Amino acid sequence: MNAFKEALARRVPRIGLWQALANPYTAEICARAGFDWLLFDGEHAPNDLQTMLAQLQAVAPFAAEPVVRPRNDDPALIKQYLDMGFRSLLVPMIDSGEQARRLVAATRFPPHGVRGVASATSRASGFGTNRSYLGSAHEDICVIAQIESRAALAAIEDIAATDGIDALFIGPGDLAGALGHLGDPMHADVQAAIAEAIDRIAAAGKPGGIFALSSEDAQRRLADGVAMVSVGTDIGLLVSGARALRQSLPVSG
Ligand code: 3PY
Ligand code: MG
Repeated sequence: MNAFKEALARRVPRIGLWQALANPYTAEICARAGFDWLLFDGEHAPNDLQTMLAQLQAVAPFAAEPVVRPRNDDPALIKQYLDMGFRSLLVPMIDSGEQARRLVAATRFPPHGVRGVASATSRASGFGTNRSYLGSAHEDICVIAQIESRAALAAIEDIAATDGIDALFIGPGDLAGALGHLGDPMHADVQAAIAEAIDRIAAAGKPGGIFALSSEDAQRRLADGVAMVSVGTDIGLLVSGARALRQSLPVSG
């Protein structure tokens, strides 16, 4: 059972941490910290299939759900992530209901989709030992569409109405760029667009999510009704911790 997917469906708040260091050692450290989900970033971080696999294995003993972000909605890439054992996907730049339908099809075996079959060699099926995998895989697969463009904002209802889309997740960084405020996601226009998007996602009957820009932002958006927030990144923790430690001893020379 995918407890993360079940919790989202019940709108139980799920708090996540972004993983961009592309490293199993640091992923294991973060998995011990009590987050509900960890996002392994294949869109912007220097990950390949082997680094993703190593991180997935490193966090396997822990409760945090590993969520992978592929660099795009390529069905061939999604197939490899699913075969290696990721079952929760956050897919960037989903701009239409049609694209959302193709995305879901990439995660489903025939006749419901186009996912290729590798049941006996995939880690996802216990290397062939889980005999019911082909028939039951879809139950645990959680597909989250990122909303981060003008087209996506216009298509929220279509994307939300797509069977198999489990949540819609707002990307404030790209959305700010799309709305003419590159690098300024806290701009009032961007924040207003986000607030409206959160309301429309909820009205469309799907859980919403967002990459929060701070703990305060996360708390505010949870109060607005989103079910999944990420509250920081492994890189951000390392940068702020290292700098704060150095600055606590203002001695040089
Ligand atoms: C964005 O802010 O654009 C995202 O994709 C979340 O990091
Ligand atoms: Mg983005």
